[in-house]
Amino acid sequence: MDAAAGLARIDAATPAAASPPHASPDAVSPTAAVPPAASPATDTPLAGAVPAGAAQADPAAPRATTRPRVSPDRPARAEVTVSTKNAAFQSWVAGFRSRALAQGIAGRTFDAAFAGVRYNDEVIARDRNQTEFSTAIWDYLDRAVSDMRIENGRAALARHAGLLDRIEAEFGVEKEIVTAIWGMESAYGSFRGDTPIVEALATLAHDGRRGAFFETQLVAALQIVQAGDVAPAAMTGSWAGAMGHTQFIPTSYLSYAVDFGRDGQRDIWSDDPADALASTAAYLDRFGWTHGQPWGVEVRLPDGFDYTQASRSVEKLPSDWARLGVVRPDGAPVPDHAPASLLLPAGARGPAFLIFPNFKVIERYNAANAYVIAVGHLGDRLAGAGPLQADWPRDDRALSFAERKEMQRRLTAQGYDTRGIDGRVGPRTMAAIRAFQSDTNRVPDGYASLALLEALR
Ligand SMILES: [Ca+2]
Repeated sequence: MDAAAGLARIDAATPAAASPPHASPDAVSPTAAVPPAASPATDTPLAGAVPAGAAQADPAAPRATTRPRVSPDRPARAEVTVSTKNAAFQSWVAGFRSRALAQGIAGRTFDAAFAGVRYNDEVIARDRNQTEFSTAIWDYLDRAVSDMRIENGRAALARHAGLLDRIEAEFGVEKEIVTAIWGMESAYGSFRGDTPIVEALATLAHDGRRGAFFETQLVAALQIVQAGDVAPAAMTGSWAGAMGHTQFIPTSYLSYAVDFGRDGQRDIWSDDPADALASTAAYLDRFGWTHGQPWGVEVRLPDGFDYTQASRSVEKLPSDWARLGVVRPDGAPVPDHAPASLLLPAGARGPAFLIFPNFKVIERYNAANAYVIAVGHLGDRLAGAGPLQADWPRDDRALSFAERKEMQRRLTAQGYDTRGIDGRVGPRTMAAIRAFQSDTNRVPDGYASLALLEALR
């Protein structure tokens, strides 16, 4: 699907003028692969968590600085380029100033927020460097739910027990889920991002790729400054505009951030995580979180299972799934929490999950399966559960964007119409894969594996 369609799909089911805390117009299908994530050596957040194309930073990479960084050993030409670009940028800022003032931003606010702001070439470099490679979900989960991430999460739960209990009581979202999102987004506050937000958003808005989206975020950022919630210099975050402990973009901040400490400011930037964690709980609550229901439960499938049932469009009560032989790995039936779909994030050779309505609520943060499963499973581990039981198909690897397009081209050419060649494995591409698999006596799990691409070649 294209970017606009993706955003429309999200907004259509959204209560208000909502956007996920850090989704971008490049919203993706739930089956999207994820780009390279942070190094497993340290507990860095997995903002690289985002599906290919979404507006998120990879915190493992060098951070942008306030000024375009031109190192002494870089060719002089780079300085010329940046300075030329900065001249064009400053002229864009002058034009944007009148558009911002027309939307209610005071000249005084604008000028204070833009003092010293320059074209930031590192932000653009990061924006250009997002989508080339994909990470397999198992590699992603290894890093997202590492032993260190679990250990630090349990320590964070203990350290902030009173606060998290109050947040759970007020918003009805389990403290382990709020803490898991905190861990995913900023390694429990350790990596909140130090890129100046106004400069980053202005550079991206001027750049033009998704310019309208970033200009909207920039105006929202100026509204935040104008409201006095944060000083411009303290308004830092990721290169793509996500801010604070749980990485809210400015429009989501305006709609959902809460002043939990009731001191008059919605402060998601400072060391005190109270407002940021409450804002995350408020966000999940707003999108329909059900307290006491799991996001998903790992299950096993019987021999001879009909894999066409593993589709987001098929929902049954767990007791009905149990009649088909779909039970927990230990053989126990899954309680009838709510209707559930069967998800096979790595196809028939990987783990299987019954997923519940709370899965869709986490998707409001980030729609990639890998992200939702990481948050849910990390939350479960923080609550004392053990690791997943089934193995991942680690001999496989994630297809690149180019390979996914090649797969779609080959399927379509062989009579399995994917209804577009966009490199994104959505429901129609999965249906085409299943039809090909059925016709060639393969397990029809709809999974876009390397083996499938090779079979098509
Ligand atoms: Ca506050």
